[in-house]
Amino acid sequence: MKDATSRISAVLACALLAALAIGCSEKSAGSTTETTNGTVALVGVATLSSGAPAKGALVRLIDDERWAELTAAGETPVLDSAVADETGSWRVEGISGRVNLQIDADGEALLLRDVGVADSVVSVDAELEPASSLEGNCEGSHVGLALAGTAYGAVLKGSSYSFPAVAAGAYVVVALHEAEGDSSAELVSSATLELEPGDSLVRDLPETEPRRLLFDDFEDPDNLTAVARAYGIESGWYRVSGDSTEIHTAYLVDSALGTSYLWMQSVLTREDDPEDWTILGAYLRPDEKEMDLSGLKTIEFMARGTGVYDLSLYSGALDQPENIDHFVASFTPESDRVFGKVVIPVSDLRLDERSIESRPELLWENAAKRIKAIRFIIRSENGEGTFSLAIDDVVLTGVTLADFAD
Ligand SMILES: [Ca+2]
Repeated sequence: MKDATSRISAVLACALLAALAIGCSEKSAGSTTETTNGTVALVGVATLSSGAPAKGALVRLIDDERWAELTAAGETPVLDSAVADETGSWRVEGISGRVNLQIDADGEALLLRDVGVADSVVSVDAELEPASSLEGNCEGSHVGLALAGTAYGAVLKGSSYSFPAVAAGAYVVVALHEAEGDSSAELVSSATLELEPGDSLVRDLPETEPRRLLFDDFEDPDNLTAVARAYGIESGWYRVSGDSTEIHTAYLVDSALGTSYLWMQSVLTREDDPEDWTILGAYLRPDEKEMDLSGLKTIEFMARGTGVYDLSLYSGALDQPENIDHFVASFTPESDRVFGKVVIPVSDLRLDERSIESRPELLWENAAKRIKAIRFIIRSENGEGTFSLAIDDVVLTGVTLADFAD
């Protein structure tokens, strides 16, 4: 994918990148393990750089492996926390596995990555270092900035951001974008940087873009797709049908919802005859060029209507006529009156039976590199009669407009 270095959006890739870029650092700390009657605990003594006990230091154990997943879901990655007592001692029980240990005191901090908590008592004595600060400008539609694998989140004010006091170390800055329609945010890595103890780093971060492409919102009176409008080239939805199918399509306006949408009605008369079908389709690119959609995660849209439809991605890898479904997933609108959201993950796409005959070995990952069109198809083998489909807000996740560039 183009721009992969600046926009590694896969949630797991963030965690992986964080692990690769940062590695394990155990400086300023010594850890020992003792076995005491099966008690699982992480204990330690936190000391300030002056040598004084870090009284009142906040100790947090962070789930590094699930950090991205939890953060995207709006949940805390902090597994447990403790406050150091007057001697700087702290203790957390009941945690096992490998965690990141973040300790923050007044003006001092320490982050230890990949600390193993075995089935015993692990002792981590840590000397804190002067905290660093990070600030600058970051334009864009993000709703938050965080340092991967930590509990640090930025203070946002307009287009400026600041992390006022963080532990020294190497970090991946992750931008959180609101995902439409569901509760998960999208995480996009924005920058990697390194902070020395006591640093006051001013760094403007590149604007991040969620990997979410509005393919069409059907708001153009000339029937151009949103992608076509971005290119300034004429390309819209087309309809094709088998011999005996009557079809009507229109852009309709719902004044109550304040939006317009695409509507199609098909009259299918030849039951059990796969030649009776209707396709409503649009080329991804106005020039019908094949696009690499390897990064595609889901196809999402609003739908209402009647009948059983196939959502089809038409791949040039199959070299077959238009009426072949190619990679498909079927869906049935929940209601004829109210729009409902349909989310189709690419893992649901299957090579349809007509395409299997000619290319049984073709895998999605190969077909995905040569996608030409997205189509909604209804066939009389699913029923005879008059069927309607209204669609709006077709979104492709995992890709951006930049992926559609030459
Ligand atoms: Ca619309």
